[in-house]
Amino acid sequence: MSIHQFGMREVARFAEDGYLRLGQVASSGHLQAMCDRIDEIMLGNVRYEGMPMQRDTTTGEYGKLPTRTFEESEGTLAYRRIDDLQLDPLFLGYMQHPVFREITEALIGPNVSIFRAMFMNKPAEHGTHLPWHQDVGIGWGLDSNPEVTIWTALDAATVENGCMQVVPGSHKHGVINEMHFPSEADQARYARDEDCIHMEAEAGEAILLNNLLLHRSARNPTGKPRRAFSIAYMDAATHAVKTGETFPVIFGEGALTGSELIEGARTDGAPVEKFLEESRP
Ligand SMILES: O=C(O)CCC(=O)C(=O)O
Repeated sequence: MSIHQFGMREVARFAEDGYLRLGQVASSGHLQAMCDRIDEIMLGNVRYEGMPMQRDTTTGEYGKLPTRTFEESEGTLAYRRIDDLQLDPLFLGYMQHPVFREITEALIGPNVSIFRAMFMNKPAEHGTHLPWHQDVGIGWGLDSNPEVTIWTALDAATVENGCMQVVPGSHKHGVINEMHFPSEADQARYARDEDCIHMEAEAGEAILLNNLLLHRSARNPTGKPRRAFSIAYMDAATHAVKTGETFPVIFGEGALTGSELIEGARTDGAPVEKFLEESRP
């Protein structure tokens, strides 16, 4: 069951904690379809030209991981991260859910784009340590910082399988390091063990995050993957500093439409419209 409304109480809680649990937003059919679809994308049975795909590490050490497209890569469930999921109608349909429209309209405004729509995976018995970070800063090359992320557990996320950890309230410190990752001294100051919580989540549970909130996640030693979908929403007027380009619009003027994508998509012919319809409140 997802939140009924994003009213003043919810806005105030989010402002205080820097995160808010939204409950189950997708229908169970839509959730299952996204899980199946991401596996098909990893295995190369559904492909989108130029979709960036990053293999998981074997060591678990976060460093400079190479990102490729499927053409240069291979079919395996051992991907760590896949970007540009707005190209897929099932994922786009989820990103454009009316609950997310209401939330982004309240926090950002009517015209909303995305910095990224990203699959984040901790493959079974693998996964990579993701160090403490905020999702803002000049390192992202934008002329203003994205405001919010909606992170959804595709599988249950637990302490055992490397769920996210966050420091409630840490968004109030503002940008700690313009290059994403706080120094060790800043970690000792802003991410003390006693202030950190494990953000366990049920499969399908969506969580709203302030992009300034400090978060990290560990490896997954269990026999099952820990998959998640993370969408960073921002004002559609945001530009890339280097190119001046804007980003894919999700709500408001010029928003992508699912039907556009369904026609152009190289999918396996799953009944996309059915799931989109089912997941409407
Ligand atoms: O899923 C995770 O472990 C971390 C995700 C993350 O860093 C993000 O969504 O910004």
